[in-house]
Amino acid sequence: MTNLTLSFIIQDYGRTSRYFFCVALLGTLLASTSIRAQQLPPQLFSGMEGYTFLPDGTPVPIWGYGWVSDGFITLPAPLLTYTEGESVNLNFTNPSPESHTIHLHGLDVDQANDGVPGTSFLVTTGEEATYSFNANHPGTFLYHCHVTTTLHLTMGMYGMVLITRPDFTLHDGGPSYAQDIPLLFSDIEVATNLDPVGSYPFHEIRPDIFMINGKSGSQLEAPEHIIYFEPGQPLALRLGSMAYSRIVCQFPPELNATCYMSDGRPIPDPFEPTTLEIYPGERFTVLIDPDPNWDGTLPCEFWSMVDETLESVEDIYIRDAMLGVPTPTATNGIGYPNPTRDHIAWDNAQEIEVWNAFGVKLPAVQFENGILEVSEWTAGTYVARIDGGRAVRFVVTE
Ligand SMILES: [Cu+2]
Repeated sequence: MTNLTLSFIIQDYGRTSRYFFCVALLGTLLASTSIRAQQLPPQLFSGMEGYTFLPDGTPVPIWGYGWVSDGFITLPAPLLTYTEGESVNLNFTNPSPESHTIHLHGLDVDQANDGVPGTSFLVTTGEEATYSFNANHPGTFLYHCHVTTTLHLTMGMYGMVLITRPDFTLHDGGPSYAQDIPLLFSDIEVATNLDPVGSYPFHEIRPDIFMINGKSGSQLEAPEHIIYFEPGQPLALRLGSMAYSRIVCQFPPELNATCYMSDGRPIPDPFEPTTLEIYPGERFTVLIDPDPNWDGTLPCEFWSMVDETLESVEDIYIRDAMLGVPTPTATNGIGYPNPTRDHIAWDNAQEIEVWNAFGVKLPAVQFENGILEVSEWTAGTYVARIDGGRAVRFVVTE
């Protein structure tokens, strides 16, 4: 795996387009745009007309932030990365119909730049603003809108901030590592996002979709969301939660995990976690150096904080880079090639159902021996359900 590919995984920690018909097709292009954008002074905008996609392909409305240069909002919001000691001017523009702010959660900013409307400032429709602060402490942080916080946050207005050191040590005198892996936990109640006006009272919001970097369930198995490692090259898991739920990560011993930082500061006595609880707003930095040839998951439990029900277990897939990309199978629903121009295959698949981007089920498709013939199809995004199981998106090109 090349460094470029690894950086793609890191930068592209969850992207969702309002222009969802073409986003998959343009994914690689947009990812490179995103990387370039982060080398320029960041210019974020807020939007209220985005979509995220559930594992079955269902679009769910979101509000959020995006890069002005990209023109679309994402769930979670773009990853903001700064270097320790940097003097940051975060430019923000709000073309959306409601006021928003950026609260820099856990960062050492002064009150005027804190993004809490009553003590800082609102960014009203059509306004631009700059949040200024010094990135004095390396670590894992978060940001979110602080206007009617419960609603704007649950609609999707949140992201992660990383402050790193050029020498790839976690902090002054801290351990060195090879790559940052941002992992942002969150959840949504689909009914709220479909009807934000009817979301009151907020305490009755009960999430039903549980996400890591905006992805859930089978989406996390997709090759672009697998974390690849090279033995002896530790990865820094940047764990942060914007979820309603209490997160419990279950670390397999083969990951050889050590937790070094909490809430943006070094822990005096680093520890080797078997389980790690993450409450809403908390962040941890955990180095892993998995055993050679390891290919497994880091299960993350989502527990309701209202009645302590285990709501979901979402898996982070971690795999030795030497093993390459996993072989697509019908069981993980990943067809190949994708995008495609003439056909797409699901090994061992027996039956298929297909919908177009308008949600219209195609009455008849040519599907034999697990191969779907699409050479005569209109270019665009489609959703396929394989053997009545998981639904996946695929793209037919011109
Ligand atoms: Cu907002």
